[in-house]
Amino acid sequence: MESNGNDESANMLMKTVALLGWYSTPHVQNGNDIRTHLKELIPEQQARLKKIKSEYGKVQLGNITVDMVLGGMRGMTGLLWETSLLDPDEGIRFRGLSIPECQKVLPAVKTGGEPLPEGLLWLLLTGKVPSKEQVDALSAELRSRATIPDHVYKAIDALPITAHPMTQFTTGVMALQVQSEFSKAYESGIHKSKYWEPTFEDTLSLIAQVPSVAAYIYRRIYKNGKIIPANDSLDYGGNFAHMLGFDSPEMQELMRLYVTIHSDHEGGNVSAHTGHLVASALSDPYLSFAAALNGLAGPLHGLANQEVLLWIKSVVNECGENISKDQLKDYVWKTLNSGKVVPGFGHGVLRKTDPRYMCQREFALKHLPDDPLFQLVSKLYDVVPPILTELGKVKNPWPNVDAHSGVLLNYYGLTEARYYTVLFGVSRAIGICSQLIWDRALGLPLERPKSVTMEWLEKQCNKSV
Ligand code: CMX
Repeated sequence: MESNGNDESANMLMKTVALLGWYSTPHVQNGNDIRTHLKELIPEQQARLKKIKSEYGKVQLGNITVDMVLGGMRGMTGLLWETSLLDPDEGIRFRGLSIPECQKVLPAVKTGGEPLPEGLLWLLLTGKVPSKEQVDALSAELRSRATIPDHVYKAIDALPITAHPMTQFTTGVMALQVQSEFSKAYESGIHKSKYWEPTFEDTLSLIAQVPSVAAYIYRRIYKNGKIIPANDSLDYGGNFAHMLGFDSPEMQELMRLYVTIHSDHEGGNVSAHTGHLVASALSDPYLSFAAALNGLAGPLHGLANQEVLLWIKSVVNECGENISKDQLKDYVWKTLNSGKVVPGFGHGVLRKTDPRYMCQREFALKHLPDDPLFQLVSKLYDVVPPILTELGKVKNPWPNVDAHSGVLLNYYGLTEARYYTVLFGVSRAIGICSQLIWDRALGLPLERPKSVTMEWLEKQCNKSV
């Protein structure tokens, strides 16, 4: 693999990043084994958390209003999540780096290519941009853990082929759980200071194995069960595309980009929060990640990427590919008037166009500018936001990540929209699992917020007026 890390602008960016202090941890020793890096980082970060607790424990971070309690806890700061932070206007930063910055500084297969997801995993785990050698070592480590026990395939095969791909995927992850090192270590009485170690073992194996499980499901449902073995000469994203049946260099690049940008979106979204919550009960990483996947499978969250392509195809079926903007407006209103959401638009936190949408748009402009479905997505970018704004209640009328991913996959031949959320799930393993290691390393407690009844709210509010 070549690295684009030597690129001059990337070096400049790294210097700026260092000057701005985004990497708050001191320089760690060089070395390609990620465990060694974590072993050094963990005591520093434990001390940092202890200091925050002892010095700032009583500092208030905001007032909780009744609206927040009734409104799905929007805007309520209540979780620690180290791997990424979401700004409503700027979008996601992975350990301080925006998506365009990650595209510049993370190692790629070719200079100027899309980031390797293993590089992002290294960044999320350690807060450091890895060298090419470190990414290669992590790729090799993942490859060495990628073999799936046979009973996992049998568990999936027990489901009807018509079962939703996400149901099959969660079943596969649950079947992987029997190999959990964490649950074995807990049963044998491991000391809590060591919880992160079997968590690390489980999460790395889980990240290594989900692409094979996901590819098995794709080939089982859509390709008559003709399974494609892994190609050990390929990286994580390239090999995933290969096992699905796509060997074009462009599709492999798309898969690297796809996995990288879908990996993590701070801690409050349904899948990340669910994984973190379930793991706070010391459920092992497989149980926690399977729970997260069940949240991802909802249409307001990860299933939206399936919904977007199906919706776009229904537009084409009814009005043709060369639909005018006026016709498109009518179609959007028809969707809204039938009590449905416009999939791929809006967000719980973002208030501008999602940078994950923008980087997919740039990929499309570079590789498939004339694709009719891409052009339809571009028209939607003009047509939908003013309509959602006109509704008067939508806080963010702009497109999110899911508005774009389907047309890219569809262009390269991955046309089965019902499968798309599984790709999202494979990617999410990287973010959720990275944070789970830190959850246990930092000794984060059982999550247990307080709930109240309407009667309690009425009494409390009557007292305060
Ligand atoms: N189409 C129609 N109505 C929408 C809308 C959309 N795209 N986005 C928001 N609204 C509506 C909400 O349904 C809500 O209506 P009610 O008050 O009648 O219930 C109102 O506008 C206010 O919602 P909001 O505060 O702007 O948005 P929320 O934080 O409650 O919800 C989200 C965020 C993503 C669920 C919502 O925008 C939505 O349903 N979008 C379409 C589905 C989608 O694309 N989901 C993927 C999000 C990204 C991801 O997680 O993968």
